[in-house]
Amino acid sequence: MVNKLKEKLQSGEVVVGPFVGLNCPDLVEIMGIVGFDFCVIDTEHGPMNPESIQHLIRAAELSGMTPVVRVTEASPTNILRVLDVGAKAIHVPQVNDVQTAQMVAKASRYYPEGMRGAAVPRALEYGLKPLKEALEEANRDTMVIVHCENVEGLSRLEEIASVSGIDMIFVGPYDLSQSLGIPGQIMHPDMREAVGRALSIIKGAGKPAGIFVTSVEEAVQRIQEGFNYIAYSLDSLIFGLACKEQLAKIKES
Ligand code: 3PY
Ligand code: MG
Repeated sequence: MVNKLKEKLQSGEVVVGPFVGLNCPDLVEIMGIVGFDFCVIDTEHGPMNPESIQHLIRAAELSGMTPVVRVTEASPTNILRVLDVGAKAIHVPQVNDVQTAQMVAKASRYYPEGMRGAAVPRALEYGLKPLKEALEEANRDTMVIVHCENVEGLSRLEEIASVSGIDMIFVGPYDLSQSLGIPGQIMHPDMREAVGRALSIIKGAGKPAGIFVTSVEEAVQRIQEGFNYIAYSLDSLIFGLACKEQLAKIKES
């Protein structure tokens, strides 16, 4: 199966998709039907494991959305388990040095590009496809996205961004603001400076830049700044805010 997210980014398109924290395949399907390009199924926060996320991955695939999964941490085992159930891209939080970036890149691809554990999981069509072709396709399609969300990582971002096999850098503004000592103050001058620095390093390395936003206005601003991959809010927040707004309108009338 081709990774449409990768193709869109390669052709210069801006892509948008929500984080998914709820274990609800129907909701993922709805998000695909409305036209989001990808969704980031989140195992860093919340209760999900590879068994629950594979149903969400199926819902994303069926509705035309690329399934991306955020792993709990930079660990080859976690990366392997989510890739094996069908993630087309992985987000790895807190990648703060070049060695971690290299390990993540190697854990995500089969030989010769890496050392991803070999088996015949769902991602390789349960071994029902010629193995050589399946392995080459997996190496070609899988995207590796590492988070820049810590001052330590930001100070080494040039090196991290130049690691071969890292396809994109994702700025995590909430953790970054925390590490700068200004938690949640996304538009604080120190955050503006840090995000701007990250963006120029990522662009300098010729890679797409991703960021998390929580409003339409913020999404538009980030696109104007030059970000290509917009992780738009979170399923529970999108649903909760829509309910709140609609209920308030009914009560006011
Ligand atoms: C952050 O803002 O820290 C994130 O990881 C967003 O997803
Ligand atoms: Mg984070």
